[in-house]
Amino acid sequence: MKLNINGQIIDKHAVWWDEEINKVKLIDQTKIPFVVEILTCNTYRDTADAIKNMNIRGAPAIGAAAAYGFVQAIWEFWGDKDYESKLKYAYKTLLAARPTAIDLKNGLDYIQSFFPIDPENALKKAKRLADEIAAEGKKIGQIGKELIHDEMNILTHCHTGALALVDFGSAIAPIIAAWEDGKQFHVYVDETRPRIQGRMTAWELYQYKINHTVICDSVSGYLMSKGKIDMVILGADRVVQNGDIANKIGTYNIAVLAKHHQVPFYTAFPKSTYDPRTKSGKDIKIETRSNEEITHVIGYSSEEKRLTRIELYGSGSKFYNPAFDVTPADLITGYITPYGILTSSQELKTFFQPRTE
Ligand code: RUB
Repeated sequence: MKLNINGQIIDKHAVWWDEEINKVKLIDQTKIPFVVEILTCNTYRDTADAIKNMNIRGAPAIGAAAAYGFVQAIWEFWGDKDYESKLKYAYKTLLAARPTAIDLKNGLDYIQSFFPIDPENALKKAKRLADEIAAEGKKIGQIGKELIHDEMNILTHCHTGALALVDFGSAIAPIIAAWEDGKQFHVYVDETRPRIQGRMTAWELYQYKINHTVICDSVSGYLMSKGKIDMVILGADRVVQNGDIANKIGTYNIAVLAKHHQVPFYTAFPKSTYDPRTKSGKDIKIETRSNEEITHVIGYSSEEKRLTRIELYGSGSKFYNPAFDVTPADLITGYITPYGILTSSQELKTFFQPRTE
């Protein structure tokens, strides 16, 4: 993806390995759309922190970041007499950064499947993984765009763009591809409290001049009741054996509403988001994040010309902040994947074979 950083255009993935300094770099997603900045992760611990703090976020992007982080650990401990135990610890640290998106574990396991592997070759594997995820985003775009027609109103939730998927995006990819084909439609962008990932989606759609409107998360039911939404497309953080998905909190509400109003509901994701080992959505660990994400909000102060953090609540209340929810397969119309638009758990199983090389 091309990004303007202080007037300089760079063409980078969401996360990459800087060959010159042998370190992991990523676009800091906590500051977008106000500031576009690159964050350098010197060690695997920094990379784990960047995942935890959502400097990098979006299921496939954290999978690629975890793979690069694991390579950093291999690099750091290669030749050490406690190599194995230190790598085990690094694996655990990276894995614990965020629990719901399976991409993170899939990224680590992919690198681990080549053990013993020297740092240079491990790096080649991590780069290949990131390239493959990006290529899958492009395919998802080409496949999913067929669902989009002139005059449609599409609803999306959270941010599933290039920064969330290494490059090109998952749910956003079909929207961009259809727009580039000249189709004229409109996108409703859910704000996505509490972290407001909707502002990243709005920012990304604006880059392509795609016609869009940002709405609060509670508005989509009203719009559906008025017949103003023709289709829902959003991402996934984990897709399990029976076809249930975990995705950003609020997805389940949308799916129930969509079913009630007979609005087609699609989820788009690459191979790294598929979890063949987990049977059903009930078995997915849902991340609970800090209450400060509800009580405080970060925005841009035009007076002070900087990012600022303000408090939204008085004292005395309890808060609860689950970051994801589970949408059962029977509410899902189709899965937009690099292999086509799949409609059953059996099809998912057939197409999503584990990576072996
Ligand atoms: C899944 C998706 C959102 C995540 C991100 O990503 O819809 O990006 O819910 O959650 P993708 P978070 O579609 O790119 O697989 O912002 O908490 O990382």
